[in-house]
Amino acid sequence: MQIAIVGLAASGKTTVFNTLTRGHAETGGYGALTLNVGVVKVPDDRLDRLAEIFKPKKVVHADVTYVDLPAPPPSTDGHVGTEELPAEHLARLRESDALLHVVRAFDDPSVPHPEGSVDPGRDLERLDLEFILADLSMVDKRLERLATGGRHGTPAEREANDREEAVLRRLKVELEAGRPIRDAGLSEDEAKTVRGFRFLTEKPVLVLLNVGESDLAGAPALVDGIAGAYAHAHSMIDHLSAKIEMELGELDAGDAATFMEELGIAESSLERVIRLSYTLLGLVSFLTAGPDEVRAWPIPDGSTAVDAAGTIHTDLAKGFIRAETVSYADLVTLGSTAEARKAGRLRSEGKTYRVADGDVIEILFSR
Ligand SMILES: Nc1nc2c(ncn2[C@@H]2O[C@H](COP(=O)(O)OP(=O)(O)OP(=O)(O)O)[C@@H](O)[C@H]2O)c(=O)[nH]1
Ligand SMILES: [Mg+2]
Repeated sequence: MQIAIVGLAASGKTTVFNTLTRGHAETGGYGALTLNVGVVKVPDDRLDRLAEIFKPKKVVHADVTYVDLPAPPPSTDGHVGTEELPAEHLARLRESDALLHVVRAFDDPSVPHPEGSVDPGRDLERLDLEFILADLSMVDKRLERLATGGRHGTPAEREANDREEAVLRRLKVELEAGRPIRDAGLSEDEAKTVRGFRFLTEKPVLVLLNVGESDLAGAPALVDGIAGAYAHAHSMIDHLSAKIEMELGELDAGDAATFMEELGIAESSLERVIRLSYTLLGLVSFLTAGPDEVRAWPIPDGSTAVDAAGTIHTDLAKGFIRAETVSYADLVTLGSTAEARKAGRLRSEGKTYRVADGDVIEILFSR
């Protein structure tokens, strides 16, 4: 899973990146075109408990790759020009599974806002519009191609082109009306037809309002206000104070806990942001546990036992016999797989079983 951190200049993207990855990338770069990439293990207490039971050789967490992109440079016609990002950055952005959109809500005279005033609603809309325009330009280019070249080829190719054109025309209407592709309600088939474009406004987005360290108390009201005007599909809005969170990340666990209590922060933003990203992407984790390895595997919610098997290895899906399944809660309460079996809590599930978050699964398969 890869999440791109996007936002206007000096919104706090790199500070958020440092918080999430416990990194030390330079902040306050003012438009420097550095790209930061960091891999974060998804914190999961369940793995620690399972490791106590199974004493495995290794523990493998699910991971998330965060890419911190510089703000798009101002383009010649006065826009922030997403299209003018270096090709490598644009590719990173397009191949991401979701966006983390950092919006500046902190006021700090030592960090002048490029627009001269702090206005999160305006900034949010501004970058959203930029992404809408980037998608629209791709749609237009492709439609032009199809208009000139789309009538050639075999009947099957022409039919595929017609289908693609119909979907693109629909998207064009949406984008021209200023609506992101997330809101277009594409059917699974339609989405598949245009998947290759990796449209920016199709990606699920988590908007993070970066509030000032002295404004934490007012943050929930700010979030509500912005969320009220942001009724988009596959979108969530939350807040954090990037500066505080980055400082928290530099403390040892004990000091961090004290500091968090003083500030009235219940959980670190790292855990919250990752949890929200999971929800946003519709992911759940199933677990595997044995003497070699205890591991968490992210899969789309709604996946079946055979999908889970395929995530581990294609051979397991091909030769799937059944999935020996116990819930994490039962396993931990009963203390071992053997005890879970005795208590009748170890279930034999078939191919179509819908995997639940926290299922501890062993796949039985034939070679
Ligand atoms: N007071 C305050 N300052 C912040 C906060 N978050 C970021 N900053 C400061 O704002 C400046 C810009 O932060 P960055 O994280 O570099 O912002 P960015 O969005 O990555 O900036 P560019 O990559 O240059 O577009 C730095 O000096 C940060 O220390 C915050 O929550 N409060
Ligand atoms: Mg930056």
